[in-house]
Amino acid sequence: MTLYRFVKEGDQISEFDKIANVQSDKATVEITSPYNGEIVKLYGQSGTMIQVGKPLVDIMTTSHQQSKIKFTDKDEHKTTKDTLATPAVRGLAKDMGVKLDSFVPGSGSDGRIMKHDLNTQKQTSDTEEPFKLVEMTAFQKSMVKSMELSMNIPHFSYSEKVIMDPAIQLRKVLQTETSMTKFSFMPFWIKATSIALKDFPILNASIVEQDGQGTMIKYHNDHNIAIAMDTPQGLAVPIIHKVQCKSIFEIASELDILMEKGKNNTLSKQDICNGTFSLSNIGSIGTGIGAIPVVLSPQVCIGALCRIQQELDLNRNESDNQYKIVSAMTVHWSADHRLIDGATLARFSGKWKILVENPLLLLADMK
Ligand code: CAO
Repeated sequence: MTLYRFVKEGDQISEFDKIANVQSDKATVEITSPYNGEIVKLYGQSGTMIQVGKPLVDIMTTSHQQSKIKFTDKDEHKTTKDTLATPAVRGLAKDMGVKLDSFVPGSGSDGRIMKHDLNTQKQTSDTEEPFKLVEMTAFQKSMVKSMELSMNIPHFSYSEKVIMDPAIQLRKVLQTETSMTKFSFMPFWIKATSIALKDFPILNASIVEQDGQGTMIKYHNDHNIAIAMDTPQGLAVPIIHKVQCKSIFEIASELDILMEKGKNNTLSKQDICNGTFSLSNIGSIGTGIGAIPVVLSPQVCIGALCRIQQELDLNRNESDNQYKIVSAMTVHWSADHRLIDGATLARFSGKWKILVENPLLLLADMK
């Protein structure tokens, strides 16, 4: 008989929690805990043979008694008993291609296997463990760390609808009339963010603890805009540094370089350090209408850009009094409410909307 254990040392368990399965060629028997307490010792390896009378685990009960949970004669008897099931259930199991033995004991009287046991209980194959452990990639480990820091931030979110038709038109012209054939919407949004930040520098700041001076605000001179990027390795957040000194064209070519590096897993430490504000274009992937982004500490603000979608504009045209279809996008801002109040975020968003809806203002800022 083979032992498959579900607990490890240090696990807190309650009475009737599943400790292990013992499987014979006829049946699988579930062994549950008779106590509440903590697992303090394991016996034998999961996936190896076990004999009757051998202990499975030691448990320190909540009343501080150390007890052994064993594989008993009674358990063994259950594993060697023939399966109980009606011919209809046997036929169904055959049709489903599952072994009846895997469902012993069933939920019916005397452990009889019932039809719903076949539907609800997951079959455990002879060799398969009930889970697999996989080491995290470096990207995943760094996401764990950064999201744990984000959990300390009280988030305030604000959403705005932005009409994208003028930017769509301008982008077409830039793509056909300049050498920049791949000119996405991101450079418009990045440039608009930097221009708007000039009026709202507190959104490009961090909360810091200064020795002897307590909690202070650190205003960053540079607009180092971090771009959430979906790469083959997972989420990366490379940065376009000093955006306030760059034209929309320089931003576009720098973004291309970062995307190429993200694709080839060659982003350097410099590429991902010292971001002061973040943007996440989730609209390039999903068609969802909303996404509330998570602020990346020590930054205080992030914007999520959703899909540009066509919709009916309920304001009639002044010239012909007709409704028109527009291309609209929702931007969702999240900010650290310890430092940023809702009014500031709403004003910043309003400024950003004006800039994106009048993209010539972005071209005109040729820094
Ligand atoms: N709405 C509609 N279409 C969009 C769009 C949007 N919001 N954003 C991009 N597109 C279109 C582009 O116009 C382009 O289409 P065409 O070439 O046919 O015109 C296409 O989608 C692909 O764009 P892209 O992804 O190559 O380039 P980009 O500059 O728009 O975006 C980047 C770059 C890096 C932001 C994006 O590729 C990406 O990785 N986005 C995912 C971000 C993410 O994962 N966010 C979640 C973070 S939290 O886990």
